[in-house]
Amino acid sequence: MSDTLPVIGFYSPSEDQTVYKTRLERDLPGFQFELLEHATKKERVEYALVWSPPNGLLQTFENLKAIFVLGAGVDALLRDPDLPEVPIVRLEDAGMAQQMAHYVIYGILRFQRRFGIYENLQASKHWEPILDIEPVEQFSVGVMGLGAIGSVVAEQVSRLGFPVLGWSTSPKEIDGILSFCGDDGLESFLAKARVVINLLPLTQTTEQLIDKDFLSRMSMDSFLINIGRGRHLKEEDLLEALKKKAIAGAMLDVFEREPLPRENQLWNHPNVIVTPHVAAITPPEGALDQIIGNIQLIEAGGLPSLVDRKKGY
Ligand code: NDP
Ligand code: OXD
Repeated sequence: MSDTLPVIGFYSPSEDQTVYKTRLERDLPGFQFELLEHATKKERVEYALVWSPPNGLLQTFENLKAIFVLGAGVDALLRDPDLPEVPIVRLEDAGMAQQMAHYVIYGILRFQRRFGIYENLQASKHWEPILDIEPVEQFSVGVMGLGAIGSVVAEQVSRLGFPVLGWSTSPKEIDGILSFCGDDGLESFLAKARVVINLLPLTQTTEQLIDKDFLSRMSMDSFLINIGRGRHLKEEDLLEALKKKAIAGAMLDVFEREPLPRENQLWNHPNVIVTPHVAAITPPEGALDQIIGNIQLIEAGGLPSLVDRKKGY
């Protein structure tokens, strides 16, 4: 029987395929689960669940109805020159926004309360209280990208009492968030924010956006958190800005090259915190809830919210 069933194919170098297989076989018994790189009956593959598939892999499945990305960002997928012209569905939050909010709250508080200084003081067993802490209500946080993740991050930071600014393509009305957009908006947004958080998708427009010029528009006592993509940031421009004290520091989760090469100066910089692309880890159950719901929707003749290939997100 399973020899005639349509197939849901899977490819991910990082996700545990058994979790996906077990749940898909339970909730979508009309389909068979197969690993895409070993699929034997390629013509039976109707849905592909993928993270960073090799270029060209997906074009070999001629009856694909949709591609599901096992993450929020679709930049890696859209770089495949042979990507078939089928609908692309990505994860929208699926449990990642909460993790992202916790990551940035750690960074904001560490910076605003100067916890980094105490780590150094402890290393030298030196007791030196810093008493001039800036009040949260004067410490503006700017969130670039107010989408599925950015809007949740902005709201959670705002709930802690920080004034929050948001920057997006289109204006937003989110309670407590001051909305900026476009190039003109970026100028005022950057001048006001003490912490700038990048949560943009990587597209032709946003690639290398955080360069020398961008960093020079941030205030000298500000801090950058990059949790979007490494290629949003020109790392050499950041190192230069830190050297000139044009900004105070950075917390980086994503890099031009991952894993971050051992010789990269960011590893040792006293004002940089490095984490290995873990600001949010795709929660399989949250991802599966969305994917199963969307496959059922497509099978019933509906269409889920799709990635806009032209816009790149
Ligand atoms: P969404 O697509 O939901 O939101 C994108 C937001 O960016 C939208 O608000 C959009 O504006 C805005 N935007 C896009 N282009 C521009 C531009 N040129 N200028 C200004 N604003 C722009 O994305 P998500 O919130 O789901 O995810 C954001 C990114 O986070 C992902 O693409 C991924 O790269 C990264 N990510 C990183 C992870 C990690 O572990 N480090 C984990 C998960 C995601 P508008 O609403 O007006 O269209
Ligand atoms: C994502 C990521 O885009 O984990 O989901 O980076």
